[in-house]
Amino acid sequence: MKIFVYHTPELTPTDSIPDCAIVVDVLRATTTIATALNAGAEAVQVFSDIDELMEVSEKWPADKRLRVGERGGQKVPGCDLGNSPLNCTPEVVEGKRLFMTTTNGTRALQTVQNAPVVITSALVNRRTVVEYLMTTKPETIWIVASGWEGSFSLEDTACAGAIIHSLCSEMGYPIDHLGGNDEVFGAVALYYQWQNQLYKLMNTASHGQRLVRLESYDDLKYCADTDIVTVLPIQSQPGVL
Ligand code: 3SL
Repeated sequence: MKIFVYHTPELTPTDSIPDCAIVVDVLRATTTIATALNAGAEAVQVFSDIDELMEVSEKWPADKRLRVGERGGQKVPGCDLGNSPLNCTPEVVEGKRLFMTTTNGTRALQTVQNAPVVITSALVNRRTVVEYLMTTKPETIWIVASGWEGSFSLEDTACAGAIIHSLCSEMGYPIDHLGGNDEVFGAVALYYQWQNQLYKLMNTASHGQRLVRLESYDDLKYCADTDIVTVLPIQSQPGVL
């Protein structure tokens, strides 16, 4: 097993694919995906383009769909929901397919959607992702952080570190046994530094600051919670989890 971390979709190689790709967008797309599926959503189908989302979702029964759209942290007009994971209660999402577009997370997913296994992780479902990796032992694993419009984001890399730290501890491996690129060591060091103050990390991160300006305080708190849902969002067909 070898793990590689990529800080943004733009830094992710395009000339090869891993056995397993893990997409991370802690604030907030992959936290929302895990929460929605855990609350009984039928599936989450992702789009980078809002017009395509509208066209495809139009063909789905209206009482079985929810359109989730975010740009710049705010709900896209015409969508049912923005990207707050706290919207995704069983009362709202159970039995429904979420048609979702977000600024960075859905784009990151599309970057690796041709890998044989694509899963999403956030801190909320980190433990379940680690258990899946321990059971299936993929030979090459890429953790693809969504970042923000091509830039590094603190919270996604810390989540990558949280996954690798837990996997190494559980399997009894030193990090250099699994680490495939320098970013792996950086991610684990970042997680070590912040592991007891992840809510503070969310507030320190530049995208966290953006969400603070939008008064999404409860979202930041929830996205910092670790190992609270036991769901494995796994791609069943390109773009559908
Ligand atoms: O960029 C994304 O994909 C979103 O998760 C951003 S936000 O947290 O919904 O603003």
